[in-house]
Amino acid sequence: MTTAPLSWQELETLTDYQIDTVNGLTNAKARLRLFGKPESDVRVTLYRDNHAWCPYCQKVWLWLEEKQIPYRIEKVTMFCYGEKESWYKRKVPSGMLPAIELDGKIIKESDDILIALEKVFEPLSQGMEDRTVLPLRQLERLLFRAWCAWLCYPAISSQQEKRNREQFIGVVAKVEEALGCTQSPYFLDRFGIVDVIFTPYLERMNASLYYYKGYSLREENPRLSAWFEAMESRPTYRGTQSDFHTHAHDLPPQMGGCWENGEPQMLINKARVDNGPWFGLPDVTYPEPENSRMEALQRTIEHRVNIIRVNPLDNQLFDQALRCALTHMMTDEECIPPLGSDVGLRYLRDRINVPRDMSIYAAKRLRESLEKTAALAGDRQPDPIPTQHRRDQDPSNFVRK
Ligand SMILES: N[C@@H](CCC(=O)N[C@@H](CS)C(=O)NCC(=O)O)C(=O)O
Repeated sequence: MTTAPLSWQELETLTDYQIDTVNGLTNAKARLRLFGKPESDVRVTLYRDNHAWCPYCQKVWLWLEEKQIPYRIEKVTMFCYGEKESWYKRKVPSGMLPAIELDGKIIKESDDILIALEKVFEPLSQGMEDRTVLPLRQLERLLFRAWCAWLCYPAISSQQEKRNREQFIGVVAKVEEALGCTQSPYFLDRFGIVDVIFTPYLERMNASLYYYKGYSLREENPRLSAWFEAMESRPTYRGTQSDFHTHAHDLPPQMGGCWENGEPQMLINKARVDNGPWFGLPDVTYPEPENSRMEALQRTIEHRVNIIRVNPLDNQLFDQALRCALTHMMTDEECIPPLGSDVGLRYLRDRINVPRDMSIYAAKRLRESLEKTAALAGDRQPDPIPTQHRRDQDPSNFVRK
């Protein structure tokens, strides 16, 4: 059955999604986190990037959330998607992220930040310089280098591609061995600093190798699979967790390029991450929350004016097309969008950012409805997502106007 698009007022009645950004669960929207404590307890400000793309910021973010340290969040633009704020350059002339202000003192470099935080607030299970932690920190860097060597340089021959892959898989075997040293699914006896350190890049490796190399880190390695599952049992991690689509397209400008190997499995994976179906991808395994559609609807309604304004389609046309997709998402009924709106709907599908805009399942729901609705209008695709920069994601376009 087909239906007419609901009005914005009608759509608003279909969601009561609300979160307490300050005292509730870990979330990407918060500007202040108190964990039930008074604001006068705040001694830390975390400077992190607007889109939650910066891996080193995720490390510090996760640590603060796990320790429940009251803190403020100031969001800063990364060079790849916009203009660095001058107030930030006055504090940190290089513009690099993350940084923290701890009792009024600026500290840079994520490892130094964690060491400084440990001195004031006690370590998270083990300390950064604990003798059980140091070799695992080195292993994380070894894995990072093997990943970069495989992903971020064009292989000059198929033999070199094979060697890079084998080298990476060799280091993954060491990670599997390290994970097997304890009974717990984590790196040491219980969750701790080592898991925090491995999180940002294991998440990015899982996404990028699936998309650019046809290699599924999470599915091919049983201990890493158990580790991801254990991480996903933590609301702190869930709040910072991104998805395959976001990382496949945020990494190229940050890393200076990600190189596809063109193999059959890679082509299948790439098409799936870009065009769906998004449910069932190995970027998440915990069950979908009941309110994921409501979350997607709420977040779209909140930003609808800017979402419509930055879309390449005519505003009125896109307004109607977007309401069609949202109507489909909330009612499961087909809603035929205006002629020519397929490109505009897919433009938005390609720019839903996890966790910046919404959490992982909400994004899957919204992408799915945008794609299904676009398919009713046609099969045209928007211009490819840029790989040298992401100025199409400039946060200044989303300042309330
Ligand atoms: N060694 C640094 C690396 C930090 C880093 O590379 N930060 C990147 C973002 S992930 C950055 O700030 N680049 C400047 C920019 O993109 O604006 C650390 O551990 O904090």
